[in-house]
Amino acid sequence: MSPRYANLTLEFRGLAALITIDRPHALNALDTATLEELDDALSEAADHDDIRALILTGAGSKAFVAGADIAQMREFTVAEAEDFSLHGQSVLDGLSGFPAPVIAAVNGYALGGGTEIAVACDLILCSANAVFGQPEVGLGVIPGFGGTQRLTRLVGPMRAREIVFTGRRIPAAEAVQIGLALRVVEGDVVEAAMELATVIARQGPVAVRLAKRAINENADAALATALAAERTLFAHCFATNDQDEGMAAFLEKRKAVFRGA
Ligand code: DAK
Repeated sequence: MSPRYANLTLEFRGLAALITIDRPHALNALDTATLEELDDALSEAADHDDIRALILTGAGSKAFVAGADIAQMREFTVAEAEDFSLHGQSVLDGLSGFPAPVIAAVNGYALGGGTEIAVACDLILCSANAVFGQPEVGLGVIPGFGGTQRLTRLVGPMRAREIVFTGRRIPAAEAVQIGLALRVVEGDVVEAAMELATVIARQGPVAVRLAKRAINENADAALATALAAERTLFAHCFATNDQDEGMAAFLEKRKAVFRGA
């Protein structure tokens, strides 16, 4: 365990950072302390300019994240619930706004806040035993970390309503079928995420970061506004050494050596 964190680990493996939520006694459920640590770990990882992808997973093989911590939430006042939701939403904004792509490696239960945290990532890989779902209404609350919003944008309003109104569990294969996950992985899902990160790491680093911004920052914009943003980011690429190197390497029939600048 990294000495700096009690509820997660942050490791750097080559050009990828790996955050593992680690609260085995609560199946990696998120309490306030864990959200704070996740916030700090994201900042620490983002400070490494050479990081090309971030992978988020849960410790053990049973759970990714079993939701927000029900034992903590039970005693919330209305004001505390709003603070907790604001805190959770802001940490999840940090995932979606993390400079490099974020891959969720979902290795078991991803319920409630677990599905919400996965959906705030850019790409979701899952193991065959992964289970998604938004069971909050069964606890007398609604999803509070963006689940009524990001999930809806990902799978569409009708499917999101059914998932949220019934609280039913969604197995891995169905999650892929409805666009809630990218693919089911045979074998170790973190290793598969690492392989995906390696492929991403071979691309022009600045271009990948700008592409993420073009997609994530404009998901809700009108098409004309989003296209204008894409234009600006595309043009910005031409101020980078990576563009010069990438195109020169193609024309010279050699492998590009990107500097990430
Ligand atoms: N919180 C706290 N502890 C949890 C937990 C959770 N979400 N999930 C599991 N645990 C704990 C269990 O209490 C148990 O503890 P001990 O009894 O050993 O002390 C231990 O982890 C092992 O769990 P089980 O014994 O239940 O294990 P099983 O294999 O039988 O079942 C399970 C695994 C994942 C199906 C089950 O544990 C389960 O259903 N867990 C709860 C899943 C869930 O309902 N998740 C959604 C939580 S609600 C909001 C902000 C945020 C949210 C909502 C509103 N606002 C402020 C507006 C988000 C809400 C949620 O995420």
